[in-house]
Amino acid sequence: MFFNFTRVHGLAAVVMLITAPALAQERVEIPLDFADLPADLWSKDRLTPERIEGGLRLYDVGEGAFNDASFWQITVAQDLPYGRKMLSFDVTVAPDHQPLWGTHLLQPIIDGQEASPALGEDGTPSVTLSIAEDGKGFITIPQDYSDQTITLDIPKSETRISTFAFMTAGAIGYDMTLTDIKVVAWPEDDTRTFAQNPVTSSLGFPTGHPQSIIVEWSGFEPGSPDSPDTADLTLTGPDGPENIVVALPRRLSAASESAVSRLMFDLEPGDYTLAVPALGAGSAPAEVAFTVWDDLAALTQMRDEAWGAFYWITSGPIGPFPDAHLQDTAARVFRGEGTRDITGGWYDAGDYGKYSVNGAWAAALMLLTGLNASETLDHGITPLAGDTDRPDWIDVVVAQLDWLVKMQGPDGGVNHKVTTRDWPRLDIRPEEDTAVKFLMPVSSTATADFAAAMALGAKVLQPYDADRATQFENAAALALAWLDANPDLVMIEPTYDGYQYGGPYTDDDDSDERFFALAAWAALQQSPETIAAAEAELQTRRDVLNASDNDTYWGKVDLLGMWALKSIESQLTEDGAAQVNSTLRSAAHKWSVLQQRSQWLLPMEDTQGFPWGSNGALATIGWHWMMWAHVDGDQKYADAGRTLLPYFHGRNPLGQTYVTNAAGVRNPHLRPHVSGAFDLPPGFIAGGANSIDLAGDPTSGAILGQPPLRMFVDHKDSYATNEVAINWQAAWSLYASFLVAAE
Ligand code: 9MR
Repeated sequence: MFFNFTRVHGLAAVVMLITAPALAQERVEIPLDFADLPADLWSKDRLTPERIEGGLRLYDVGEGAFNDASFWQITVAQDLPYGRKMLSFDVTVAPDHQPLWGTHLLQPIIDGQEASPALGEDGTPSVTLSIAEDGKGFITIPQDYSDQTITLDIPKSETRISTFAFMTAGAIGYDMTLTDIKVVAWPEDDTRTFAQNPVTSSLGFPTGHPQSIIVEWSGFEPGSPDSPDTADLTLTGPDGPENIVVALPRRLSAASESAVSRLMFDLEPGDYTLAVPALGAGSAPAEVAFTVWDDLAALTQMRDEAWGAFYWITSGPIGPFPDAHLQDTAARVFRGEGTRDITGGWYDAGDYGKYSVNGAWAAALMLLTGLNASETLDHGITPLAGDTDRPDWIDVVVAQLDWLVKMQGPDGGVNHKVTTRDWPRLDIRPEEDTAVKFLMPVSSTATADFAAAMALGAKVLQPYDADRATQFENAAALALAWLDANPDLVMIEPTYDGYQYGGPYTDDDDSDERFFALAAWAALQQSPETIAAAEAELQTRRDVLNASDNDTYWGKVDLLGMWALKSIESQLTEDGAAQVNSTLRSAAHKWSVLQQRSQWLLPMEDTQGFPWGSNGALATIGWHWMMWAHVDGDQKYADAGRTLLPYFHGRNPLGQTYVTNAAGVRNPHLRPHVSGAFDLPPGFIAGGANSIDLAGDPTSGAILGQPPLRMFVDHKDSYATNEVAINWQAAWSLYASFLVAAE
């Protein structure tokens, strides 16, 4: 066998065309038939791609010079044989094409890396790339515009090509064609070995937590008659080595496209090593080490670091950058009159924008926890912005609510976001980012989420700060009046004159947000009328949750509405309380059934994709499980929450710890860090694997075509997988508080 099939990929069938053991060094050609036209990754909207016989034409449709780069990516998703090989294509350039950057035409990129010329038999490069001042290597246009065949190296060990991308150079009348795009290969017997991949938690296992290790097998094909049924592993701990017989899996996990075994232990405290044997030719043994603790110190540190992270993204006078973003005192009303002060609050994420929908969501998770399980949050937080005598978590959330309240206009409507027209450069320090902030238009989702957060905030603050509580209550009432006067969806545009003005957080359905607002208002007022108004929606909202498998994130807030009502359970009608409880229980239950079935112990179908911020989605489920166990007493859901935890600390195919700590993420997409404004604080959680929407992420070339669970890269440019954000930070911190409190 000369292809390694142990890591089975979706398109393995394609290479099976070449089945018989060919003589070494026989030349084969693999045409690359890409299904879709290349994507204009930087959305420059100037060049047009067109499919032509045998390839692709890319040409300028605009007037005059296009003295700019554009970035194009073709998804090829093709398995390749092991052995020497190259990407080959023919380039022609139209006679009218006038290059503006010397004779530069395009910079070729294979799987996210700048490609190098293939070497001929005698070791000479097939083509010379011209190196630009910034170090980028370009294919150039010959003086006589003759056709060229370009061959680029694909490393011998790469058994797949996912993307072919290129950056175009400036030109007047850009016009080129790429044809006969193929891989030329000289397949060889693949005698490499692949190590087994046992993964577990870099945090270790706090006392009382289930101890799990997942082994991703090499050299083993589930279902093949030649495959063994069991493997012998050795666990070495304080009492010496012990033999463990493991039944091998009978199917592949779709999420990792590999054969995996889940191992659960119940070990005494100590340091352990698990040794995993090779299975047949092509696989090599491997070991994994882990610690079982006799205390909660590691877990408590994790919790404290998670909460401490909020300080580092607090803007305004009480945060770490009091002299930054002074323009926030006078944010301009977009296409309107005047300015407003929108200082303070948390930066949304790795960017310096502030978004009402997500801002309210993150605050609401904290407030709902405070209303349903305040004991859990009774712990210190450092560093802390705006330290007072109240419980620390209230200081954390009040910093955000004091900003949020400024997002409301005089008529009660809430501006969707406050952002700069262009994304600030990634290496810009907070105080260097002086661009004007615009208060973008009002939306009904922002207004409803705002109303909910303000009502819950008022309720939480009543015992501590009556004036603020009244201010928030009035703001909620005004927002609700606006919602009554505007019964239809009001939404911002995704772009204005081609400018993004930050992230969208757009939504085509505000019925869940309106329900959340009513439920939170009822939780604050506790009057028969307000309770009746919220309860009237219960059946519909349950049906929606059911139909969407309890979809819960910044854009779907029905479950938060249920938690708001749960906080006044004794005042609901009997039927209302029963509905709320059964909805919350059913979400916990369904996620737990999924986790039990999942080979990676995740609360999702194995075939389901990973959304942007998947770690946030998972941490939100962890939070829900723990809070349900806390209020209802059913410990199996606390166990589900504990079982999930190691995923975030490396029990995933990448062995990646997703937290910014010594074992984890080092290069998050986070402007104050990338710009050197602070050393990376511990405790942030990165967005995580993203197999659904890589929207222009410049690192996507390096991860496209990987199995979903591997679609993450610890790179500062990877905003779609490696950004920090307040929504997932809130879920992560609260989940951590519960995990500590539950012991
Ligand atoms: O978390 C958001 C995710 O659900 C969306 O798919 C994505 C693209 O619209 O945006 C994410 O939110 C980003 C926001 O738009 C801007 N600030 C950074 C946020 C986290 O990446």
